[in-house]
Amino acid sequence: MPKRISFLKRASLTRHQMSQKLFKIMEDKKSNLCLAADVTSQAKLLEMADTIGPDLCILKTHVDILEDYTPDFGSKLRLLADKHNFLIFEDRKFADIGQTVWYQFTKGIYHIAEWAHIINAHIVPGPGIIEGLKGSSLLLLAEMSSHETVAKGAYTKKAVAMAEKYPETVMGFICLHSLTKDPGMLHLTPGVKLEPGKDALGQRYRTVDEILIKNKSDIIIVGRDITHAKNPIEAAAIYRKRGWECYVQTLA
Ligand code: 5BU
Repeated sequence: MPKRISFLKRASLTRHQMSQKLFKIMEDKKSNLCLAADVTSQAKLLEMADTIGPDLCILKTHVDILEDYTPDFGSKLRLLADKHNFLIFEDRKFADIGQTVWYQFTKGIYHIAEWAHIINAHIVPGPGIIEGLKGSSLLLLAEMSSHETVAKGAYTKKAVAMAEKYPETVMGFICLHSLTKDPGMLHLTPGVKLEPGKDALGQRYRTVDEILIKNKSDIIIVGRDITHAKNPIEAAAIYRKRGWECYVQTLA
C-alpha cells in the first residue's frame, strides 16, 4: 500500500495559507480530529469548544441550529480557537449562484466570513460558486456520508477537476476517500464511529481505521459519538488518539 507524506511536509506543498496553518496545527497537536459540535445551545457549544478544544484540529459548526444565537457568538468562539489552537469550520454547504453565496457568506445575521476560518460548498451550481467565494478557505463536497448519496462517480471527479482550477481558494474536499495525488489537498470525512453502523435518518458510519487507513482520508469528523457521550472529553481523547495512530501507521 503506498505510504502517505507527513502533514508537516504537506504544509510546504500547498500555496493555500489556511491549509499550511491547518497542517501545522495537526502536527503540533497530534490531532486529525474535527468535532461536529452539533448542539443547539450557544453556551453548550462554547463550553465544548473550551473543554474539548485541546484535542481538536478543527471545530465544525452549524451556526443556524443555535436557538440562542447572539452576534458575539463568532468572536467568543474565535477567542477559544486562539486559546486552544484549532480552526473553525462553518458547515454551511453553500449551494447557490456566486453572487448569492457571497451575500450568504458575508452578510445576513451570521456574518460567517468574520469568524469562520473554513467553509464548504456544493458543486451543483458549477464554478461560479467558487468565484463567489474566491479568497475564502473552501472545501468542496465531493462525496457525502449518507445512504444513496448521488455525489459519486462522475460527480466526484468533477469536484476534483473544479478544485484543481482554484488552488488559491479550495483547500480540499469533504469526501469518503482520498481523491487526488496532490499532497496539498486535504480530505475530511464525516460519518465516523468506532463501530460501523447508521442512524435513523440516512447517516452511514464507517470506522476510523477504514476512513484513515483503507480510504486514506486525512481528517475524521465526529459528532454525536462525542457530543452525546457520557463523557465527551474522554470520548474526544479516544478519537484523537485512534485518529493519530492510524495516521502514523500509514506514514512513509
Ligand atoms: P454525526 O453526529 O457524527 O453523524 O455528525 C456528522 C456531522 O457531519 C454533521 O454535522 C453533519 O451535518 C456533517 N456531515 C455529514 O454527516 N455527512 C456529510 O456528507 C456531510 C456533512 Br458533507
